[in-house]
Amino acid sequence: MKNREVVDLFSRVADMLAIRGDQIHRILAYRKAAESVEALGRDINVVYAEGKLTDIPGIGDTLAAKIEEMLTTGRLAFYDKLAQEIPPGLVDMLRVEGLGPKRVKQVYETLKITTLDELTTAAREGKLRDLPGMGAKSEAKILAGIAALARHGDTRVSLGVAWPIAQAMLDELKRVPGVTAAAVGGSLRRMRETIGDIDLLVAAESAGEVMDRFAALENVEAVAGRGPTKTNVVLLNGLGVDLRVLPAARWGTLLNYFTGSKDHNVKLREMALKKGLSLNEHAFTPLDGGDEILCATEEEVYARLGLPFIPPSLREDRGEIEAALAGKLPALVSLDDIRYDLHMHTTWSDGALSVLEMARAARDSGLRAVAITDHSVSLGVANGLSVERLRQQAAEVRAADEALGPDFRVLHGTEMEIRADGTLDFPDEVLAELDFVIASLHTGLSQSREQATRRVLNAIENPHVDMIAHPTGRLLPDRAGADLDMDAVLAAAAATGTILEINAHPARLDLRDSHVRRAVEMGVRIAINTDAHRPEEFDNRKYGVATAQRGWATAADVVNTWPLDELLQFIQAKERPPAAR
Ligand code: DGT
Ligand code: CA
Ligand code: CA
Ligand code: ZN
Repeated sequence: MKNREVVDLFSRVADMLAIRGDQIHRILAYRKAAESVEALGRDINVVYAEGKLTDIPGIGDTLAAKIEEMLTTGRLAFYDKLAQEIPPGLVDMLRVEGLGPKRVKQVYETLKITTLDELTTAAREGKLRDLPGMGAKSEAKILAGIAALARHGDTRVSLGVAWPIAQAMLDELKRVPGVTAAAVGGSLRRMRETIGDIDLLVAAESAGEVMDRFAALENVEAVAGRGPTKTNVVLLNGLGVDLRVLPAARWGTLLNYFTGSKDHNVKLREMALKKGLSLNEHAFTPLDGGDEILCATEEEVYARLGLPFIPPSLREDRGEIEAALAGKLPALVSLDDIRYDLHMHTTWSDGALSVLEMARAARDSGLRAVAITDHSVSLGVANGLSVERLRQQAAEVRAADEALGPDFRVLHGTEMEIRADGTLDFPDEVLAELDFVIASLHTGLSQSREQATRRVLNAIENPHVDMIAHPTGRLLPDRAGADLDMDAVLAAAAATGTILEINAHPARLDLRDSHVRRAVEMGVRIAINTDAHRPEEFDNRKYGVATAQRGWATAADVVNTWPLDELLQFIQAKERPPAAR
């Protein structure tokens, strides 16, 4: 078996367990295992041969034994047994937006539907609307979800899957003699939230050796194409990778051309033509037949066009070229600007470490303060805190704050559920005891636009609520989240001084880039937080920063860059009645 097949079986097991209604942590264990193997930059057969399966994050002895069984026998008995109880076709139905495990179980048990095709037929014939809890509207939603699935499939992967794989491949290519530069291009360099394929760019005088080494990487399943300066491969996890190699003297145009986006490049080429030049990955070429003009850096490419350097995260033809011409490019927020993280979990709810361990890990990652924000009581699956437990936790947070000394602050917060009816999990007097109050949606995401928006507005209007985390609740690559009236949410956030989060987890990136852009224009304050459940997840900060950059945010727009005192004053201002502000 290959990596991809192990990933597929583990995620099918997770889905089958979910449909069966099994225990949440068992389901999550299989999901995490699938994710870890998908993100593994190595052939799992080799890792197994080295006896290092349990070094993979999320793989303990039990799951390692299951991987061993798959690799040595080509089967997984546990999967075969589950498949007798849960028809495998049910798993495909879960990919339909709006269809959860409970609903899938229901259509199976009541209508004996076992495949996506049968489900489509039943929905078209109006057989779903009469099921308990369903109606004509939810039936139409399912049909729309099936159509959407047929349109886009799920071929794109999240930024968080592609990024580490690409970095590991670059590390290998940089070691090939004669390579002077190597970088990602394409949507990955622009840090789009999902990636169609990975583009890798290398500067070297001769391409042959680089491409040979590339094709031989352990992670490569097949070579799909090869030319004089490019090689296309498919990885073990199914992702495509394009490599292009040109001499260092052409690095600037190479990088620029294959970073895209296509629309950005079209504009650049038009500008070049007006100057009597054609532009491609090799060089500028005078239309009247003169010598090529080579660019070793991207700065030279932009300078030749009369432009300052435009950061890759802005290159979507959303006004960046016009802004560059007018000298009005934003001074984008950067990773180094971030001073603290305001959203994370500990063993009090569903995190992996204690308060002190988590705070220490944050300090070691270069931060100066954190807010500890465990889940609240109605998120039972995440072991959410009751008022009593929240108050007990306060003492532990204070102790951690003391233990880490005066140069590091540990704030006590909560990630409080906005319940399905719009009410909040804690009363105002409890919220008043906390340093930082987050409100968020995790359930009822399929409510109507009016209902879902009303819930978020309720939370924003509460003077104790400082921030809304991952506002829509979407999950990448293909779960849409709540259908919010984002203009209303942004306007309310701006009017009340409520912070909106860019959740940096690569499965969320919520607010998304386009929402950030509108938030910035409307003067909404933004936070970039990791929502870390384990210390490795602090590394996700870069994805949040990139999303902020893609939304044209400057450091001033992002509260995590402010001195902590300023942030605390800002959130206290919301609690005073408007006349006193
Ligand atoms: P993806 O892979 O769908 O996430 O998006 P990109 O932007 O990485 O697109 P991809 O991989 O097809 O191509 C990488 C870059 O190469 C793209 O951003 C711009 C450039 N490029 C590719 N094909 C063309 C083309 O036909 N014309 C121009 N002007 N540029 C192209
Ligand atoms: Ca690409
Ligand atoms: Ca490509
Ligand atoms: Zn959280």
